[in-house]
Amino acid sequence: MVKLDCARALWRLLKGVFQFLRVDRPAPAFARRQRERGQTLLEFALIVPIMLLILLMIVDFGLAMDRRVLLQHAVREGARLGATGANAMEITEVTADQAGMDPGAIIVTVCYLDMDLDGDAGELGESVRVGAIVTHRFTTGGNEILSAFGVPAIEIEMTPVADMRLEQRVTGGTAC
Ligand SMILES: [Ca+2]
Repeated sequence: MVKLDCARALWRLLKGVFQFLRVDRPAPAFARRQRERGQTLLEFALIVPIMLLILLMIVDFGLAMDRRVLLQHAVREGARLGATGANAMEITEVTADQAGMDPGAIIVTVCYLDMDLDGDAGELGESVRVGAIVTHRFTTGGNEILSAFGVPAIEIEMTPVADMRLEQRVTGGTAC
C-alpha cells in the first residue's frame, strides 16, 4: 500500500513536471520574445533619426562639392573673358551667370598680376586673376535637422580663383 502511494505520488510529481514543462515554459519564452521585440523597436526608433541625419549630411557634402566644382568652372570662364580685355563688370556678370547664381549672392574679384614688377599691371602677357567668394550653407541634413538639435547650420566659405594670361592690354585695372 505504501509502495502504491509512493508510486502515485511520483506519478503526480512527474505529471506536474511535464505540465510545467509543456504549459509554463512557453509562457516565459513568449514574454522574452515580446520583450526583445520591444527592445529592438526602441533601438530602431533611436537609430533611425541618426542614420537619416548621416545620410542627409552625405547628400549635403555631395551638393557642396558640386557647388565648388561649378564655382571653379565659373571663375575660369570669367578669367577667360578677362583675358580678352573685358572689364570687371562684364567678368562679374559672366562669372555669376556661369555659377548659376544671382550677381548679388556672389562676390567676384578681378585683379591683374604685375608679373614683371614694373608697377604696371595688365600688360600683354601678364595675367588676370578672377576669384569668387561664396558662403555655401548646408540644406536639410546640416541645417534644419541640426537646428532641431540646437546645433548651428554648417556653412562653408568657398573661394575659388583662376588666373588667365592676357591676350589684350588692360589699363586701369586693379593690381593684385
Ligand atoms: Ca607689368
